[in-house]
Amino acid sequence: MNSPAPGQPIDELALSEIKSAILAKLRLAIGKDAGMATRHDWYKAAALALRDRIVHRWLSAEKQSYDAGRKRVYYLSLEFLIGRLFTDALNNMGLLALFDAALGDLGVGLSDLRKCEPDAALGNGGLGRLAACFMESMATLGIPAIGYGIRYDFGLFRQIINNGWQQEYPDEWLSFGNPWEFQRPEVVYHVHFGGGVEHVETRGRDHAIWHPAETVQAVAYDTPIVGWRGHNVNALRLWSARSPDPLKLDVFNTGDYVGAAAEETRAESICKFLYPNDESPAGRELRLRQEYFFVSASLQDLVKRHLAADGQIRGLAAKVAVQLNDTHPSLAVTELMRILVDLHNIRWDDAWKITVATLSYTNHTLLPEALETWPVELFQRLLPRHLEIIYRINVAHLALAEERCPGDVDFRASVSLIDEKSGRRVRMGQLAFVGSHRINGVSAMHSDLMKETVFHDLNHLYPGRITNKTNGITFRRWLMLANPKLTELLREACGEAVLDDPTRLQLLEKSAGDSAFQDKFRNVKHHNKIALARLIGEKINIKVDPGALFDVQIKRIHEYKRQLLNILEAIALYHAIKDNPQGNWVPRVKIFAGKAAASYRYAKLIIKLINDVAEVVNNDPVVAGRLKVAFLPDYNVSLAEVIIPAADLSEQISTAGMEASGTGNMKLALNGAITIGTLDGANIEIRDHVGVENIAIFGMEAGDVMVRRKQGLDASDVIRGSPGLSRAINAIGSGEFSPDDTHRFESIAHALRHLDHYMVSADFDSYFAAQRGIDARWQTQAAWARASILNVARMAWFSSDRTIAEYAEDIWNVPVNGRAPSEPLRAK
Ligand code: B1H
Repeated sequence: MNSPAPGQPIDELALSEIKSAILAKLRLAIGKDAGMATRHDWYKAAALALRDRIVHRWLSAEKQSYDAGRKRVYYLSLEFLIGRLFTDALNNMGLLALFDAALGDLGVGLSDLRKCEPDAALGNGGLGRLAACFMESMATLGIPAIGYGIRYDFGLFRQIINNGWQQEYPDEWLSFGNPWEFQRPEVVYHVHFGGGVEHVETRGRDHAIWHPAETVQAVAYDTPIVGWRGHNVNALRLWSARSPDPLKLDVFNTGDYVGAAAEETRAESICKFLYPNDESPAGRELRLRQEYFFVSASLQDLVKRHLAADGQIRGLAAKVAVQLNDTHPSLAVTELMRILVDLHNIRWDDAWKITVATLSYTNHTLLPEALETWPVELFQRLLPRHLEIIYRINVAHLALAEERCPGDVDFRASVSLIDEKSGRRVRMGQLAFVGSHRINGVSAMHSDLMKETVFHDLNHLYPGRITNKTNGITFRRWLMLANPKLTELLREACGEAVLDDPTRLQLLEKSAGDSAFQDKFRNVKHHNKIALARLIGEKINIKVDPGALFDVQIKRIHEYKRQLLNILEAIALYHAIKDNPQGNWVPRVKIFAGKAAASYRYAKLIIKLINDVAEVVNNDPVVAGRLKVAFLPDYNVSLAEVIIPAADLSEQISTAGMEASGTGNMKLALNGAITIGTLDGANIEIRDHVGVENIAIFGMEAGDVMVRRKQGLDASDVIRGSPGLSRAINAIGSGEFSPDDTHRFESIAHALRHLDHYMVSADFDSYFAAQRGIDARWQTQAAWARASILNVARMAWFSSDRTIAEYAEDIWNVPVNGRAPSEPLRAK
């Protein structure tokens, strides 16, 4: 039962069936009739009616893949940034138009209902959203897969901007229940912590027995993930923690009500909330407990499934591929060894071969502060058996290092699983690397830099393991759902098949210069800009003109992402307009959105600066609408879905060498925004695809950054040579934007002058010039439209279907849509 294409009549029988199904859910699952139902009740009833239809496909897909004995992929990730599922699932099931009509007939609007669904924000940013896009693509490509993670009670914090400052509030996404998930009370695993290890000799072999001090239960919750066209459905299995002994009745009866539930509280704290740290390890015991909790439950689960289907633990690697999303699940290396050696009596060397053949690891960052390490002492206390296993892996690993580079102490120290320099610490990146047959970076440049920097020596020791898998995004969510108007135009221009085969987007090339097509294309963008302008008005009470250039920077707030460079340019532009109000200025709206980690004070100060600049600029009659600055609070997937289709300019301006890939850059270009960016991460590949004339590249390259950093971080020389920059920094430092506290931004001004680690001052002139180039292009609307259309036409390669097909072939060795890994992809 698929919805008809737009313009085609709706099947009346199917329509009435859906209406009855929704009404039945309303009565029987929600317990309300239509007269008393709230919008939220309607949403839940519709979601449940849809879920029923998904479940049928899900069960048959599961059965088919098990019957066929297919290899399965397990994607281990501490983050899944899913957003809303309702329209995503409807679209992939082909039921969007039908539900729209059914709900319309029932007197409720689908577009209203979809807003009732809270975002599932179980991730910080790009890494978590990538996991969500990958889940959808794996389902689409018919790869049997399970995503494993934690069912956090609270997702990423809600951001409120109060007087320009970020404040954090809990994200209570489960308070109205979650219609997508199935609790599996029968799927429970014990996860142990602490205690000691006993070694006994059995038949001449050392046997380790772990006597843990504490046990936590992991309970499974499954969410179905529907692939495009609904052919295949996979599960996202999230673990919730509980105590095996929730209430000590004897303690309770003494009147100690809090003490009686203490164990439960301690156990539950594991899945209480997502760590809001992006790019920095939490450094907290709870985080390590989270990591082990989900790794252990997931591996127990997948081994059990494998044994049930296959019976042979030794055949694990032939039937199971485990992908570690960053180092957060690195403990899988030691846990799988423990399961194989201690629980299944497999000889160490054989177990090691199985482990390495089963696991692979994706690295997402080179930032040293984000490479996880844990104190040996903490490991000893929490995971004593795992520490032993790490030591034993390290012995063989260091012996290999000695063989390769005899007598090279530095080499051995650099590849060791234990960092001996800064207190003894376990290095999770090294652990994941050594225990995996493939290690991938997330863009070509990032993978190259991995070989040259963090994993230089490990790459020497294990040549050929590092490979590149440039990130991608799912076009179903980031084009079809987020931008229905553009999708309609693309169907018209490239044919219906573009929905299944994005390479058809290249058919747009021939229309890129056609003025009638450009008009249609511009109309779509304008329509989306009106919607965003309305949202900006509603949310922050700033009036913006949809005719202005919408200049968008949406991502986590971080020094290396350089929101500061962007706002500095806004200040310089503001000064320039004030100096010459009669000039031929291109009206611009600078739109920012993003969260700063709660503990990242400097990033929070940058948010305040953006808001303080906005206050001055937006209310200055001299500028009068030629420049507006808007910071939209509480950036999340749903907000991105409104901003991205409305963007004209995409800011991808990280310090070169620091952004591993980026995926927002892909989403924006796919929706026709022109990128202004550095040669960093996937920007380089975007340039290669869209053509150097359809992107604005500026600034230092990664090599230049390294050289300049070595020379020192003082930027006085560049500031002296740049009057615009000098004036902008002085304005920040002297309180031009903070008359209520003129010292507020002194630290920022100081850093820009003397501690320019992120090359904000060093890149300023080049950025400012590139922005004026953008202004010039905007003045010729036909040229702008052409470049924008060509961006859309040339983005097919950035589909996460392409990325996942590459993982399937090079890393997992699983077929894609039934084709053996090395068979060529058939164009549909
Ligand atoms: C990325 C992270 C990250 N890289 C630690 N690293 C975290 C590190 O909570 N933590 O401890 C959370 C997240 N996230 C991003 O991954 C990169 O910065 C992007 O460039 C990349 O596009 C994305 C997906 O690969």
